[in-house]
Amino acid sequence: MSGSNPSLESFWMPFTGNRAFKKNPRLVARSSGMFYYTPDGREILDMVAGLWCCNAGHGHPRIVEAIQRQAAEMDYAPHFGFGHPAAFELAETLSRLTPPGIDHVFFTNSGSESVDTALKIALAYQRERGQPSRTRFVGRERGYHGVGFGGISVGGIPYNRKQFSNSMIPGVDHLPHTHLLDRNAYSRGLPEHGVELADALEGILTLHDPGNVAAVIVEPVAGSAGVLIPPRGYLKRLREICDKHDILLIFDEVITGFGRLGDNFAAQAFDVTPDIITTAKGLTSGTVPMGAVFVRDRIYNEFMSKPGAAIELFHGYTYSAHPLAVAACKATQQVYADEGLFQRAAAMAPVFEDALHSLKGAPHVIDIRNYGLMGAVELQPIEGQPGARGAEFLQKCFDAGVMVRVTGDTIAFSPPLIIEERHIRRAVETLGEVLRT
Ligand code: PXG
Repeated sequence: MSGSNPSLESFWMPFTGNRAFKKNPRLVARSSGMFYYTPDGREILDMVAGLWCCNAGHGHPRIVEAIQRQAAEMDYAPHFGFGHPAAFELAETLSRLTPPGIDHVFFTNSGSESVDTALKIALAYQRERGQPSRTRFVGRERGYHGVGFGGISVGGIPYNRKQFSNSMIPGVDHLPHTHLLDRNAYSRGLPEHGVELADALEGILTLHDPGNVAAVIVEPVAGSAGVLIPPRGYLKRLREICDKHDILLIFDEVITGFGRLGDNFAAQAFDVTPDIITTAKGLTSGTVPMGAVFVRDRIYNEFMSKPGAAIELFHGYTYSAHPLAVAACKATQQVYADEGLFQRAAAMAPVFEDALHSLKGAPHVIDIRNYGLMGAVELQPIEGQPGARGAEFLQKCFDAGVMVRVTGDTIAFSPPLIIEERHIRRAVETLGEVLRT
């Protein structure tokens, strides 16, 4: 084994066909701006921001420098009973990005931890306010909420649940997914049809009695399941039903947060305010692992209103608000603001939309959908081999110098927000060529 040509055997890779990958590895060794570079120096245009996370582009000098400086100044700080001023300052800065009334932040290290934290906060909150029977959750088919036991339980991706099917948290129902291919194919922005799918929530609540339900959790735009944009009015309808029955609404914004949709959060992009927002990924532009759960003040205040000085929430991580993550996050947020990257995403969205939709009519394409700088091209599966066409497409794109993300036979795009028109043109040209070969 050598540094440049290691054995691939020991690393059990996440969410990857290890055997296939190790026979034909796709390795990247360096990154800068919009690009990755293979170990032999080939340039790969990054159309997924790594894994939906590097919103500021790769290797931003201000973020790099902030991480380096922090590593030298203080490596680690405990936040169980001690504190690092920068973490408090960051929490305040971040809370200015969320809708009014959501001003408190619980730090985690990943999206999965953010989701499980949000579910635990929801349960504990219902108890704290004297409604301990509210223990049930409602998720949605095709939802992805990470890989913790809570997240896979409220999640709705069958493969992610099957190997663990006996070990889900109890008391979870799922709304129907919103992917209406027959009615909404080739929608630009919000699909017109499907608001009524939100009404399934009333049915679930009637079945269990709303007084037994703690929270509903959805991704405002489902990412992992192939970029499913919410039908017009759907999220508002969910909000109304949750309000009517006094149930918390959690938006999982691990992908949609931090500019992806051309606004701070989907909450603002769609003008629907949830009670809890889970985030990670773009929080630090993927540079240092970090997640954050934003909660409404009335939730936080419920915990703080009891007499005494005991621990209010028995939950937290050794690395909650790790100094390197805090430094990376602070610098990332400054870059987003100073470079106007969320506005830039909004401005580039129509260019991205037109370019993606120009693939309509290319071989195998059955749908194209988009919102902000998030988009998908869905391909017709090969008969009896779901996912095979997608996997082949991914490989051919990589060979042709473009990184995309594939779920099943859907190609997903979520480029860094620094993307320029020429990158979009180049990506779409390559995709078109790959589809035609
Ligand atoms: N919630 C959402 C909405 C996510 O997209 C998570 C939670 C979990 O985050 P962590 O940091 O624990 O991975 C995610 C993660 C894909 C893909 O298939 C998507 C994610 C992660 C890896 C792959 O495109 N999203």
